[in-house]
Amino acid sequence: MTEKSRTAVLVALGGSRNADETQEHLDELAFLAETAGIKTEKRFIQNLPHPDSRTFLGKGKLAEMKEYVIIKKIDNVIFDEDLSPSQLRNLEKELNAKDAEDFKVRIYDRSLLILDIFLWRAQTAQARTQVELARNQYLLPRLTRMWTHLERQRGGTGTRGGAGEKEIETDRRIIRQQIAVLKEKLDKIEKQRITQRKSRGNVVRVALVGYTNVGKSTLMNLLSKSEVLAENKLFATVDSTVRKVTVGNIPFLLSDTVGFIRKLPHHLIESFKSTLDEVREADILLHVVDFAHPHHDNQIEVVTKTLHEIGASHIPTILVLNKIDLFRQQHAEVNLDDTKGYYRQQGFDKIIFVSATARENIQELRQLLFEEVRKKHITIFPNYLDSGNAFTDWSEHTSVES
Ligand SMILES: Nc1nc2c(ncn2[C@@H]2O[C@H](COP(=O)(O)OP(=O)(O)OP(=O)(O)O)[C@@H](O)[C@H]2O)c(=O)[nH]1
Ligand SMILES: [Mg+2]
Repeated sequence: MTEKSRTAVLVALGGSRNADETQEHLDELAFLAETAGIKTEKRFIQNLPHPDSRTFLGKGKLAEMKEYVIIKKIDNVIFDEDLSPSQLRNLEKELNAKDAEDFKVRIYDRSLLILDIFLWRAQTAQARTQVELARNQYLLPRLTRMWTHLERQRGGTGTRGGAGEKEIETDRRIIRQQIAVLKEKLDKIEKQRITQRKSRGNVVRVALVGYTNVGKSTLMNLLSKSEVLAENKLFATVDSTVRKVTVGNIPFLLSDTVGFIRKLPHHLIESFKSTLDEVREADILLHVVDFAHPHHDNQIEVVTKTLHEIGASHIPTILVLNKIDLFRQQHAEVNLDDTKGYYRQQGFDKIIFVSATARENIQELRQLLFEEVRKKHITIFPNYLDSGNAFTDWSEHTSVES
């Protein structure tokens, strides 16, 4: 995304769900756009059960949106659903001038926006390779004149000249080659990671999981005294960080990794397989929730579903309901004990309310985590002397290694 591409209209389909739900999806899409530096100017909702197969929007709504985009000189149109390659092509024709060098309006769908944010956020070679692979796989069937043109501007495909059918074909070939190279690179990195993981030895592993922006990295920093970037943006974390923490005399590994979101692009889950191994191979999960988010239950559902998809749903989980400081500001009179009962009914047996930033109940969380870690530790080391190793004060016993 360049400095110039600053404004957007958002487009969603509203026919198959209630209006609140559609607005909630669009709130999240606007937050994604904001994370990418794009300001949302207007939302367009098409009340149809299914998108138009040709242009996603029906004729009337498309004309209305186009008029707005032209008058307000909007830079981006962002669709909440994924567009098929042909919808993308048709919309591109509808919204842009005939001249290939004159693309004024970029068309994004939700997946591409997420992929671009990931690309921008990825720090390590592994994460960059994973995102580039997913993005190339996503773009391959969608290479249109607009995209080849844009990729050329980015220096992505490295070709020059106009973007006719022939050039698109050349770009496709280049992208296929890049995909093959990236896969090879990823294979090598993954082999190294497997060796690294083996060398960590037989210690208990704990992974922070949850929806994006719920406070995982803030908790990671608190529990392991590290300095992982935490900020009020979506996908501040795309890489994974693992820290060794020792409590009493029990060492365990704590990992912080990429957050989940509704409709996470399929290619991303595929190519993030090795990053998500941190989660899959964990002995204990800390499922962190932004309890102050108006739709936290939907977010819990998305996370539970994603954990299932990646093969991590069987792992013992502590439900960490975070941001209670903010929640209290919003709701003065809520009985949190009743709420615990509700989550117990949902199948969570270990539930704790905390505030990572206000440091509320953190000691209790440490205690709970310590107990779980100790249970697991004893199964790995049956000779561990249980007596004399009770939890006292974590802060005095915690040592951190990277
Ligand atoms: N009010 C309040 N804000 C919090 C709390 N915990 C975290 N935050 C804020 O929530 C935002 C997101 O926190 P992060 O720790 O980056 O969240 P994350 O889950 O790691 O997010 P991603 O890596 O982007 O998926 C930051 O602005 C934090 O300061 C809390 O207990 N209360
Ligand atoms: Mg994070």
